[in-house]
Amino acid sequence: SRFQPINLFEYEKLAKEHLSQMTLDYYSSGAWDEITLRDNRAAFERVKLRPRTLVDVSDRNLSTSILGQPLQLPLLIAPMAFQCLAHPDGEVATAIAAASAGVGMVLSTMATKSMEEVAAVGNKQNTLQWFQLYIHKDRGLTRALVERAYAAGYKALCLTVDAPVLGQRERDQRNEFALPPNLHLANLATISGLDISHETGESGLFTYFAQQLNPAVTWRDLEWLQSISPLPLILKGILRGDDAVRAVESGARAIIVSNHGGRQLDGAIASLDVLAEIVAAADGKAEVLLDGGIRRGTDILKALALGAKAVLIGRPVLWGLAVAGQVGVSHVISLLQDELNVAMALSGCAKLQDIDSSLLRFNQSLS
Ligand code: HOC
Repeated sequence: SRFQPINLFEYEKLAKEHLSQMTLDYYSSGAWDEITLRDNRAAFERVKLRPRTLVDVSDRNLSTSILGQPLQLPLLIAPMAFQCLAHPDGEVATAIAAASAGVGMVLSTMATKSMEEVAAVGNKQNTLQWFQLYIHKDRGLTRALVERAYAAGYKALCLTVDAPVLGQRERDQRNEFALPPNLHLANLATISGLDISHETGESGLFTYFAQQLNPAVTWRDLEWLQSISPLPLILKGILRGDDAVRAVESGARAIIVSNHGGRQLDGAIASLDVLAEIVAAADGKAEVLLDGGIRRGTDILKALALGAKAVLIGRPVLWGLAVAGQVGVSHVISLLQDELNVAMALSGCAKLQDIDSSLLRFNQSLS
């Protein structure tokens, strides 16, 4: 009889049996000593709850909206590269699971399914789908991606701002991480004319990616990005209040507090630890979301109590995909939904608006 995971940690454990060591390492690793990777989780464990008692919580409502679009729960799937490494249906399976649960999805530029194929799933069910991008060295490439994203029906552009260069993940270096020849970068290959699926060896992929990233991008380039598309702009990877202020001034409609799952600057602060600062800096002028370390319904509750409008999950989706494709992702989402539902009841919150900072007590180290 198949073992059925009952929480996201069990999905992670089971996924290990379904993935090659190279893929598992690519998905699970953080940069250098993986301090930030671990601290993203530890930050949630440090925050304690002060539940409110004797509140009528018989009717619970987990729904919300982000940038005016409804969500069944305050959850989106973070952009993650190469999802076909986990399951042949890759990003399409993820999109179906997100759409049927009424949660959002951000598609990575580095996807292994085309943005049009993924958008077709979202458009059918009118789900929140955003497209993640970089401002590439090749502006023509960025422009072409942005135009395709708009035409396909993505509702926002989610610019990654924490990757002027790629963080160093030593497990990938050791493994000489490479894509198997049957997978390709569905959104880039056709535009750039570069069929990277035929690149073999670690250097091909990393060199290609390094050539694409542009370490010269600054705040000024956001004007250009907004001039080529009517889509709202979201900045992903903000970890300081002053950058949040700058993001708002630059026209960002939402901010994703993120350290890229601990994969970029090791030693960077845990997302949760900087959330309150960023919510204060955004001052209600941009919606604030968070990713990094969400594994339990109580983590969502804590992030919302600190002012996040919603959270994103990354790796657990890959574990769900690896274990059972779309069914696995759907199950991962429903486990989190159930946990959030119970956590709200146990905290005296019938609806998301009832979740506020009075639910929290910080340890000395956080105050
Ligand atoms: C080898 C190229 O954001 C990550 C992604 C970047 C994907 C490009 C890797 O792995 O964190």
